[in-house]
Amino acid sequence: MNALAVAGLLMASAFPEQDIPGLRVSAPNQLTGLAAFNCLRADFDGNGELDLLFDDGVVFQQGGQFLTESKAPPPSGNRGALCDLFGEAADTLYIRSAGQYSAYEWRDGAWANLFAHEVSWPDIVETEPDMDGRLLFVPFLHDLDEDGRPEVIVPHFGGLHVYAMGDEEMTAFSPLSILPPPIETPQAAAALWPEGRRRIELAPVRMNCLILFDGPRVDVITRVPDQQGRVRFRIKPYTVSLLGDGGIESTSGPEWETKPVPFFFQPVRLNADDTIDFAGGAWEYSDTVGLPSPVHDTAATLDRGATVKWLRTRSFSPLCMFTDVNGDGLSDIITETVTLDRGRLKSLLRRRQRDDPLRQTLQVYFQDSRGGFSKTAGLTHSFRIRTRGSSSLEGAAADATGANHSINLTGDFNADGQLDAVLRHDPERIAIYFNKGSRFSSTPDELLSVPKAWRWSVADVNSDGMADVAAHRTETREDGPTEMCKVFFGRE
Ligand SMILES: [Ca+2]
Ligand SMILES: [Ca+2]
Ligand SMILES: [Ca+2]
Ligand SMILES: [Ca+2]
Repeated sequence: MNALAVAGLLMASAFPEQDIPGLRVSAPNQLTGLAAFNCLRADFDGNGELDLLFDDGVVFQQGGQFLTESKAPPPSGNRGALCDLFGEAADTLYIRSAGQYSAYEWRDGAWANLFAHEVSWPDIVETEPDMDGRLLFVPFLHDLDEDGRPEVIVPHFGGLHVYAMGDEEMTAFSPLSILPPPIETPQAAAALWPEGRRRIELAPVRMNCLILFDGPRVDVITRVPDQQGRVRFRIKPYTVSLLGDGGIESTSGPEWETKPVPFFFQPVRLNADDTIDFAGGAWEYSDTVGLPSPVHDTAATLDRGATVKWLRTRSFSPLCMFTDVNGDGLSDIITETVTLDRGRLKSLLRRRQRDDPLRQTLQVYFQDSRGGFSKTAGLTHSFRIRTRGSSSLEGAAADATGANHSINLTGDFNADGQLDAVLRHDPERIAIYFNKGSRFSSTPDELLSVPKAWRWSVADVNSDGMADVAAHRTETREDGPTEMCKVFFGRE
C-alpha cells in the first residue's frame, strides 16, 4: 500500500463533525452508562431527522446538519414551565405550567396547541417571569393504564397524584397513599425573645424514597440503614388501576427486603428480569503500604443481596461501573486499575512535576445468563493515560478521574454491538479503540482533535445507532459565558 492510499483511508474514516453551540452532554451515569443531555430530542417537524429542543427553542436537523443559526422559540406563555415528551415519536410537547396543563405539536412552521386545561397542581409550578421563556425539562408523564396515552404523575407529601387526559377533559384522581410518611427534620428551638422575633416555626419535613414505574406497576423503594453502616432496601410493589368512573385503586403486592448490602448500593436494572438489582461503588485512600493509594470497591447483587459480586481494585472512581459491554442485554461490571508506582507516588508527595504516563487497566466481568458474573475478567486491556503532570496526589486523582482522563466505555461507535473505549491520547487528541470482543485494537482506530481545555463525553447525539463524541468548553465572552460544543459523529 502506498502513502497516498494510507492517507485516503485515514480521510475516509474521519468522523464528520459539527459545532452545536449550547449543547451539553454529561458524563455517563456510573450505574447505567447513560449520559444526560441539556435538551430533549425528537423529530418535531416530521422530516425523519432528529431535532433538539433546548430550554429556549428547537434546533432542527436537515440533511444531516443541525441548523444552529435559527432556533424556533418554545410555545409562548410557558416561561419556567415543566416540559416532557411522550410516546414512540415523542414529538408532542406536554407542558405543566402554573394552573395549566397543555400540549403542542409543530405544524407548518409553528407550534399548534392541542389542548389547554386548568389544573390545580399539588406542588408549586411557577411561571417565572425572569425565566426568559425557558422551559424546564422534568419528566412527569407515564402511561399507567397502558392505553398509549400518558398520565401526569406528581409525587407529593399528600401522596401520589395522578391526572388522566380524556378526549375532552381531564380527570384528577384522589391521591394514592402509597408513599412513606414524611419525616420531620429536627431544627433549633425558635427564639422567644425579643418579642418581635417570636414566631411559630413549621418543622421542615422531607420524604426520601424512590418510585419505579413500569406500566401499572409502581415500586416504592426506601433505604433502611443498620448499625453496621450497611443498608437494607425495602420494596413495596403496587398495582394501580384507573377505574372507568373516575376512581383510582391501588393493590399492594408482598413487600420484600434485601439482605444488608453496602451503603453505596443503589437500585438499578442490570438485566430484564422481574427483580430489581442493586449495585454501586466507592473509593477511598488505603494506607496499608505506608503511602496513601486509592482503592475502589465495585459491587452488585442480582438476587436481593443473597450473593454480592465484590471487586476491589487500585483505582479512583471510574467513569462508569456497569454497562452492557458485549450487547447481550445483560449489564457487565467494569473495573479500572491505575498503576501508580511508588516512584510516581514519591515524586508526587515531594511535589515534583512529572509527566509519567499512568497505566490504566480496564477489566470487564461479563454477566452470564445464569444470574451471575464471570469469576475472572473476560476482557482486559491496559491503556496508557497521559496526565498533565500534576504536582500533588489530589491533582493526579483529579487528572485520572476527570472526564478528560478516564476511559469511557459507554458508546458503540461502529454499531457492531460491542462498546468501544474512548480516552485522551495526548493533550490535543482523544482516541477511540474499537472493541473486538475479547480485546481492543492495539492502536487507536480514530483520533479526534479535542484541545486540552475542552471536556468531552460520549452519547449518540443524532440517534443513528452509532455513538458520538461531544466536546465542550465554556467560553467567557463580553455578554456572559457561552457554551461551545463540537460533536464528532461516529459512523461505520
Ligand atoms: Ca426533524
Ligand atoms: Ca453483557
Ligand atoms: Ca463497537
Ligand atoms: Ca450517532
